[in-house]
Amino acid sequence: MTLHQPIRHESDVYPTRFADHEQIIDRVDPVLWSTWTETAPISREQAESYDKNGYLILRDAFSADEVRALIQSSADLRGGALDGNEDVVTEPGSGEVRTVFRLVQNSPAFDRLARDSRLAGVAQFLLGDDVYVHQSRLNYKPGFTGKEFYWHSDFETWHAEDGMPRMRAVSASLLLTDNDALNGPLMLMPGSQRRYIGCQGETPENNYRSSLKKQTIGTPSQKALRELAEAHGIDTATGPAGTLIFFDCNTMHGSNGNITPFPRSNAFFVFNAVSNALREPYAAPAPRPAHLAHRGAPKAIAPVTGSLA
Ligand code: 6CS
Ligand code: FE
Repeated sequence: MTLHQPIRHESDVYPTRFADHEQIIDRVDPVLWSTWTETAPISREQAESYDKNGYLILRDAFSADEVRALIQSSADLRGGALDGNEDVVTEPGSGEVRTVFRLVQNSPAFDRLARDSRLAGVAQFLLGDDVYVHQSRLNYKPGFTGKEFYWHSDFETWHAEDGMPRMRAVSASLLLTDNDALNGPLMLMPGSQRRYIGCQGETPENNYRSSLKKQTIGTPSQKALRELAEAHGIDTATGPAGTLIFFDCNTMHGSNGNITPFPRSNAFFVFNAVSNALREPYAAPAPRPAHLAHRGAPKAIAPVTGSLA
């Protein structure tokens, strides 16, 4: 078994996974890549809020009928057809489904959702470019056994392990169940997207096999998290099913476990700018597999309008 040395790109503006230290620097990329005009798919206030806070919560983005149809598709996916498939990640401890990846490949309904103008159209505006899906997944967070997602910046992982060059990606998360204070909703630090924490700890081979159950590499120290939380505070992204959340790739976030009987299920789509296509990993021995990061030539999405149901 050979452990390849990760490439330390000379032009790396976001170095991370240091052997012996952590480094906090300012972001060099914009958060909002477009200038707002009357033709934008969101209001000026929403655009400003996304730029300032690093996320945007849109209630009632999808109707009850549309959500019902997606929940049916999500139950079908969970129903066993993908058992044993690498796309499925189970909870640590219990064998319950935690995440199903490659949502757009595994489900026509979720593929259509990704291309919906309410997702892809808004992502185009936020990123000021054509977009493609870098990663798609369904997080189930089952009742009783759903475990936490520890604090992290998504970009840190995508940069280190997938080779995403710059901060020009956004996640869209559609709530398929009500997310409230009780069942482990997404927590975000507003404004944290402007700082970048290069993390301590080199990437082991095949890190993704454990990191998707419980992430330990690419997570900031408690000292750094405390500083960030004291500077920015912590907000929760709650709302009824049908709420749509956009959050910048570098917004510090995580979520608690779910010991309530009520599952917390969200569909995630990561949109990356076509101009920000992946290169070799910046700080990992080898790129992660295709179900976690699309590495082909990016194919721009043409957003679709109309109801899903
Ligand atoms: O691995 C990923 O792509 C995502 N999942 C985790 C647990 N951390 C980084 C990123 O959000
Ligand atoms: Fe994340």
